[in-house]
Amino acid sequence: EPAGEDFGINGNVIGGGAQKQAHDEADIPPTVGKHKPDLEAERLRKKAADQPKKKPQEDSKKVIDPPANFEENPGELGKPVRLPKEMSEEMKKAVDDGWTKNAFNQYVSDLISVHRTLPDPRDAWCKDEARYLTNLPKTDVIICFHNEAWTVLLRTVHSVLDRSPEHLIGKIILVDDYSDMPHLKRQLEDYFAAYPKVQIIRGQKREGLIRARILGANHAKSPVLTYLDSHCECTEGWLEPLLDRIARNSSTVVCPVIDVINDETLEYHYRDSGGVNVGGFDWNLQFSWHPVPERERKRHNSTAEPVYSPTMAGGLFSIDREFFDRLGTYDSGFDIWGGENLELSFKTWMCGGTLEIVPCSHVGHIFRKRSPYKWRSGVNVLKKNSVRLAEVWMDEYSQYYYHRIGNDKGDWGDVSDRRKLRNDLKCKSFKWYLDNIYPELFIPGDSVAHGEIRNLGYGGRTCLDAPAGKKHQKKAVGTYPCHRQGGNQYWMLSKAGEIRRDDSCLDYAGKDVTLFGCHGGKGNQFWTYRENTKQLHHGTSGKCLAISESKDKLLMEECNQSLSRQQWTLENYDSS
Ligand code: UD2
Ligand code: MN
Repeated sequence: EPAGEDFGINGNVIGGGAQKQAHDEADIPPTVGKHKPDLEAERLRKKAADQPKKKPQEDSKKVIDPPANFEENPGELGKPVRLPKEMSEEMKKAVDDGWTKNAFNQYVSDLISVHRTLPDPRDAWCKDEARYLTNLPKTDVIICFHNEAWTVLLRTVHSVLDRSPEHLIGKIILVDDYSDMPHLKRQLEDYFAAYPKVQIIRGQKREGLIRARILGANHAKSPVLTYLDSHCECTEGWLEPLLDRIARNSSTVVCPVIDVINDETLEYHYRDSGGVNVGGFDWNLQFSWHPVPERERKRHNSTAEPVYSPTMAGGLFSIDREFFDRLGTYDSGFDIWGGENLELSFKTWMCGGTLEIVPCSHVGHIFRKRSPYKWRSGVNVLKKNSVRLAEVWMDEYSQYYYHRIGNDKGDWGDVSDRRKLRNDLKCKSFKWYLDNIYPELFIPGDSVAHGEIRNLGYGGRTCLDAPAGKKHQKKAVGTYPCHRQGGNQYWMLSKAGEIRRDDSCLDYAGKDVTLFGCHGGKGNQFWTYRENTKQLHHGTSGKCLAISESKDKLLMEECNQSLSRQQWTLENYDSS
């Protein structure tokens, strides 16, 4: 066991004064962990209690302890930590500060042990050790971060060390993508000096997560690479089921089930394997989750068996190092964030590999509602990454993405190397991938019309418009001046009579016209375009879609052929 855990015992764990300082004992294991002898913790706790508390420095915020009656060992077993309703002004400020910097509740994280215990989320099926090969390969674990909260980063690393068989971990490679938070400087080396498996690599400039991951891979030596985000927690038995799949077939790329660590309470939330989802994407090239499709369910006897997934979420996976190299790792032309998960997913499938989600392996991740760090100014990096992806891997299907972004592709740089890679590897076509790996995806070219839906009334410059929303969350659909940029004005009229945006359908139940998850049952989602009168006729109500005179509202009214406000044109209309 490392002996250096008393760094920061006096509340100095969070360095430099820019951050709220940690709760005094946050870094000392408070309970008997399965892998941690408690004696050492007890010794450290005593030692901490014996020492005078250091006064916070002039420029640092005062340590704000939780209220006197606050629960002991908050967050153990993944339980939620709720701050009191009544907080001092100082505490409130510290809490707000943590949210601003991280887009999650850093204050709560700082109250929780970095060795906290978690529930065991595995199905009983998974606990039979005979299911896994005995001679599993070692993995290096690569964790890239840019300005990660101290306790969150530490908890990520400790969860790997505390809950993985020692002999299966080569190195833990921390790649600092040019952070400027003071606690991530020298202090990180000091803290991990006592952990020989942990290696820290610093980028010399901001590279973004994709090149940071390539940098990490360049330092790896173990036969398998495992990537994690810097705000994760691994659970009991997470690693063996992943390595087992790669040991059996080195071209299998595997992802754990990603459990949700609540951004506010840090509660660890999981479901049993019946609730496992697989990854997909839409024509905006955004990743999305879906239930395991019927055809895939049929392949298995138990829901705990690994399932094929068309795509991966991106942050958490294991891959054979040589296979990753053969695939050309990542496209180093991808900047900061986004798209790399689809690139790796597409080429895994198209170039002879398999991508799976392994329900026996659970890793938690703090999902945030916004990105807390700076991106590049003046470039749309996500679009640039996505165009590179489309240019290299999507063949003629790239047009659907381009249409979606108003055919404004911007500058995506040079992709000739990546195309050569694809040719050299003799990878299959994107059509093959869609037909065989992701047949559930709705293809715009298979629809009756795709693009804008324009109203001909009041000057004919108004389009059907709806912001992208969450599936199955009813949202009123509106109108907006036509802008020819795709986006919120991109629609597809399916052969089944749906007006769709990806998995959402235009739905009318008698009140507002809304976007709702497509159910495939016609009814309130059934529309007919009458070519001769240009009306959009709604199935169950028999009414026609129109716009208000102010042009800012949709109306459903009795059909009347003479009203131009009931007339629409559909882009790329093809009734054949
Ligand atoms: C998801 C993935 C993430 C990545 C991303 C698409 C999961 C759980 N997360 O978004 O891993 O695939 O989709 O690109 O599947 N980082 C840097 N440098 C940067 C920006 C980020 O090192 O310039 C680090 C960051 O500290 C974090 C990781 O990269 O550890 C992923 O970033 P994120 O957490 O903001 O992405 P997330 O989870 O929203
Ligand atoms: Mn993340």
